[in-house]
Amino acid sequence: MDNLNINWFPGHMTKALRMIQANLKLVDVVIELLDARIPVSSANPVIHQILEGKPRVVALNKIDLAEPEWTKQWVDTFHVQGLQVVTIDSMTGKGTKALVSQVEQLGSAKAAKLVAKGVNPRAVRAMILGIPNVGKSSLINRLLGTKAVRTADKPGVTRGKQWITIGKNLELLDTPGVLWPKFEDPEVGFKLAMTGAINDDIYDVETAMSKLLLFLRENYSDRLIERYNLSSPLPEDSTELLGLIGARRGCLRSGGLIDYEKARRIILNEFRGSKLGNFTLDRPNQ
Ligand SMILES: Nc1nc2c(ncn2[C@@H]2O[C@H](COP(=O)(O)OP(=O)(O)O)[C@@H](O)[C@H]2O)c(=O)[nH]1
Ligand SMILES: [Mg+2]
Repeated sequence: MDNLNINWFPGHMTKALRMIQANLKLVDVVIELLDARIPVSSANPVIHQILEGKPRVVALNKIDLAEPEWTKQWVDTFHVQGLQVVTIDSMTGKGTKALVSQVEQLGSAKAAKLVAKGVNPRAVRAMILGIPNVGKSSLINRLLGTKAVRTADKPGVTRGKQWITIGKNLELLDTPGVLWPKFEDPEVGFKLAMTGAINDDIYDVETAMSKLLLFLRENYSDRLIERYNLSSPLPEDSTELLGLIGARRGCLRSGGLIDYEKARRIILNEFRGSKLGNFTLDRPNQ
């Protein structure tokens, strides 16, 4: 497809990576937060190198926006790869109990080893890693809830770190690690843009929306027809389709011309807000 010309600056990421690597030394388990709509595109391409054998739980977030059948298939796929995976919705907190218990289980093996060496028993320590907008802060806030407590400057832990105590057995670093996705692949760039993982001012919205409309027309024409009250068959040309939707939504400039810009914005917002239904853009075995 056409390139979206994503502009981004690796400098921030280098700094972020250094911080992540320092924080990783403090934790027993990593929660890799992925977007259930794009479990591959929202993954960091070098996560394996960064983690170096650190126990990891994959958490597929935003399941409320993904297609449940595909989410199920993704869970199976991760299991086949030998990974632990939970599905969550950080807005409602659905699945977060299971996440906490998996993290505790995974970290308890190391805790037991430390105790065997004579170290005092302590809670499992974990941190969240994920790309921008995948829901790291939302998840932390959810886990923080009303019962959890923020603890600053724990003895024996690097100064200045904030930990959230969740129950008796888990402490979560309250600063998540921000990873970068794989910007170079245009297909991945498209999916990141459409799910809101990257800001709209750093990619070519016009190109991306044209691709989105063709994707919707190809795979979900029924949803477009219903939502925008269109008739079948839909036009093959994406601009023509955009024009029809724009007209339906009253996106008009003076003189009755279609305001394409406004129409694009409406469709993108509705797509992201699941007004057009749930979408899983990455499929297993693709
Ligand atoms: N629908 C839905 N939205 C979510 C979920 N988790 C986070 N969000 C939204 O995704 C956006 C980014 O979340 P945020 O926690 O700031 O992501 P961060 O950049 O990784 O910290 C916000 O608008 C959240 O409300 C979820 O499970 N479902
Ligand atoms: Mg955040």
